[in-house]
Amino acid sequence: LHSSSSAPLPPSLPWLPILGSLLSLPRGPPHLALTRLAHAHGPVLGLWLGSHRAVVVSRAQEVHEVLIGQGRVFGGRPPMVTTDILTRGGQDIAFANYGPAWRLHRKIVHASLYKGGFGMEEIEAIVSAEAKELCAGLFGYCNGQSLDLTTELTCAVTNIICALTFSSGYSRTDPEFVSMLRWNEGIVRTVARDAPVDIFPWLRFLPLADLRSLRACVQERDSVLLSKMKQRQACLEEGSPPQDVLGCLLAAQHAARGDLRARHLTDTHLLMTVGDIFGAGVETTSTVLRWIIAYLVTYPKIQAAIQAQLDVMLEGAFPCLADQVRLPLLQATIWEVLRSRPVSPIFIPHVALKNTTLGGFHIARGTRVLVNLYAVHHDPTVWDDPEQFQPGRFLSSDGLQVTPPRPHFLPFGAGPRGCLGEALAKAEIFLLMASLLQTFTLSLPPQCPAPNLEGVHGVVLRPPPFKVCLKHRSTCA
Ligand code: HEM
Ligand code: PLO
Repeated sequence: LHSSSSAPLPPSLPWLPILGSLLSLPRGPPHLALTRLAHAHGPVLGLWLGSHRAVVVSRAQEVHEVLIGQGRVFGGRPPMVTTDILTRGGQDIAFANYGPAWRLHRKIVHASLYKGGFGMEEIEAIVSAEAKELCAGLFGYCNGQSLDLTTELTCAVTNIICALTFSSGYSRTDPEFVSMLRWNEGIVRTVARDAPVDIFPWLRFLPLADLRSLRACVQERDSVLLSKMKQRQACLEEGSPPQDVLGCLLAAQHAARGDLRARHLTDTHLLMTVGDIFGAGVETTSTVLRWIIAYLVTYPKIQAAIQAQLDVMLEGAFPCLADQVRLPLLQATIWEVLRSRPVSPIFIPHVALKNTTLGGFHIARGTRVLVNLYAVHHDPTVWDDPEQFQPGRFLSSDGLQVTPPRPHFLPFGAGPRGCLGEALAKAEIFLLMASLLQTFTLSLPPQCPAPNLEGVHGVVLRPPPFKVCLKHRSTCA
């Protein structure tokens, strides 16, 4: 093993002062551009993002080293102009640097979602209720008209997060919900999408329209979340138990009064953490649901096969989490969508917190690490025909079991910075898709071209807007 200082530097793109390696980056969406570079230069590639030293990691072995093997060493997050506006300088979880505040908030949220507050049974009950609502709301559209499902799906996942965070929810026409859709769009459009201002921090002094719009949206978000938090706090003071995420955060804040942890549990920290859970919980899950639907209307035979399995296995009963093992084709299709179009094709940047080596190369402290999950999920040396959409790759040869090939499949990341919502998201995606497909057949409207499956790059990789027709299935009880 090399000591870190004697190890060679990774191969690097040419760079210029101030611009960094900008001129050497191929055009196009970053995950595709960086994947092309990895084919030419190897799995660990140095480059400069403006004045920041960075390295792109594009192969499963080295990605595991970053996330798990040296998860703590690579567990930092960089300051970025847009995410600092969103999170008041990283006082949340996702964009917070490694440290005691980040660790404490992760622990509290994790415990409130899966252990102390809720458990998978409560999550299942909340999600199932929302799945029923979603299907009931969609009956009215089974008359041949076409619709974009985004609002309905977003409302369903928003209500699930609201129930888990504040013990409350929205109706689809609630003006607060409608305004949430608006500010969320504004944030998604501008935050952490490799905008020039995240590369060249000095641009923040220019009156950029995007930054202005981001600040306005964040302000609106903060005031809505703050009023929800106040409402919930009032109920808690009246004695309802602190079961939800906010209740657990407030209880921790209360318990920490006067001790050292109090400075990690300020009102701002609580608001920013709730903002993360809300933002991560809604945007990611609703995006995956839309991707699955985009693929199913493009591959109607796969949809029909999933429905046949649903009918045989459930005989019209409402789906529950225990049915996951009985519906391998739906599971495999969900995995294949998460492989083909990962929500986060390039993770939020990690930062090396000390000098180290990666794949035999020296990595200097402070280097930003871009994990190119898209390249890992499309690596031709570990996946057959990676560009083909083939749920069958996740099934045993008899088709009766799913076999997730763990090391090369990392849609939720892993290790100390891995996704906090993984178990929740999996439950939501399974239950919502199973109930939708049991109740309706989704298809492209007549004469409509299939949705473009390349994806629109932003803070998450989204499918383009598209419409579907719904048909009620008579086989359903
Ligand atoms: C982080 C994926 C749903 C909360 C992440 C990361 C990924 C990811 C790739 C970053 C890993 C890294 O930087 O190394 C996904 C996918 C989802 C999903 C694919 C849906 C299918 C959710 C949900 C929640 C959530 C529902 C809400 C509880 C978070 C948080 C982090 C995170 C708080 C930051 C963790 C940290 O930096 O310590 N997620 N996520 N995610 N996710 Fe998710
Ligand atoms: C989505 C838009 C919201 O308005 C704010 C928000 C908060 C947390 C972010 C999320 C956005 C996008 C997806 C992120 C999440 C934290 C972890 C998650 C980046 C910007 C992923 C996939 O890493």
